[in-house]
Amino acid sequence: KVTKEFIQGLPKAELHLHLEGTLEPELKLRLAQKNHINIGQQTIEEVKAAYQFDSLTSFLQVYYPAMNVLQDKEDFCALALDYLKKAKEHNVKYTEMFFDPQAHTSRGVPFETVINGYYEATLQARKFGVEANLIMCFLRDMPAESAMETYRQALPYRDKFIGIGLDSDERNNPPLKFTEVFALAKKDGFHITMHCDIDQENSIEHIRQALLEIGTERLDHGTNIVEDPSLIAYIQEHNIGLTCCPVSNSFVVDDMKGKEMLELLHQGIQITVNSDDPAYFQSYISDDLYALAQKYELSQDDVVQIAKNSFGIAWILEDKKKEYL
Ligand code: ES4
Ligand code: ZN
Repeated sequence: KVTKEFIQGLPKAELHLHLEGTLEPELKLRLAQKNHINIGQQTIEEVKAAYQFDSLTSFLQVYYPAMNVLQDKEDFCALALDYLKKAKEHNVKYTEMFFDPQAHTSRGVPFETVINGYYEATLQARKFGVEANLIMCFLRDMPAESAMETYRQALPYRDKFIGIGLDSDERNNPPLKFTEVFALAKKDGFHITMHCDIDQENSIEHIRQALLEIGTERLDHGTNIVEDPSLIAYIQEHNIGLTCCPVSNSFVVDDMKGKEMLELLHQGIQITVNSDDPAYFQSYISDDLYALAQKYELSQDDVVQIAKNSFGIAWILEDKKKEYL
């Protein structure tokens, strides 16, 4: 039997983590008080009780308004630093962290405040042994023009993030909506990843677009690929991995999708396990891996393979990977 301690002790990389999803009730309340933001709750217990959802829609309705408490550079730095300290406890050696600039610029926070705060946290984390890079995501339920505008805003800070992603509500927002901005980002040398969420109306078509038209290097979630052997063959051939989030899945679609993950893992696909929005789903990376291991009776070899895969598909030099393992 695989123990929690074994899982927690394994060196890991976390590759599917939304910084805005790491806002714990304690920090939310502290920043609300500091910045004089009315969040509608006065105690930790009340804030915790408001973290309540059973679908993507109900999740996003709690998630976006909460971000109001983030106002200055120090707030963004504190948010990321709290996560990075937690990551250290879970023996995360390396992480690539998503952030959503549009969720902040749309409410008047300057782009530079967001990126400088988050980036400062990565510098501090390095001193306690956690390496971190940033991935800038576009909100796919906003217009393609907004993504392009955000990309232009980001270019002066191009040395502070390594990749581009796509998140938020996938319904009626296919990868091809963002062809132009992803083509530009790719030409500029950024890594590319994107969410292909669980059980969408057009899951396979979106996965196909992401892989074959946009040229994504990873799929965030993406387990519906089990439905299409030719696409599985494609990701096998191109060494494209999946960043899966079992506990998040259990909230959003009431199924960890462990069966699909194991089927792919045993076909040699680089499956990884990640926490997505750990403060909201009350599950950090080791908790996700342990929940999966328990429910689907994973062997120790499976768990070790998943941890190895996280370095396998990380956007770092091969020499670095060996150092972490
Ligand atoms: C997200 Cl669970 C989920 N789905 C879509 N977009 C997101 N951003 C943060 N968490
Ligand atoms: Zn996600």
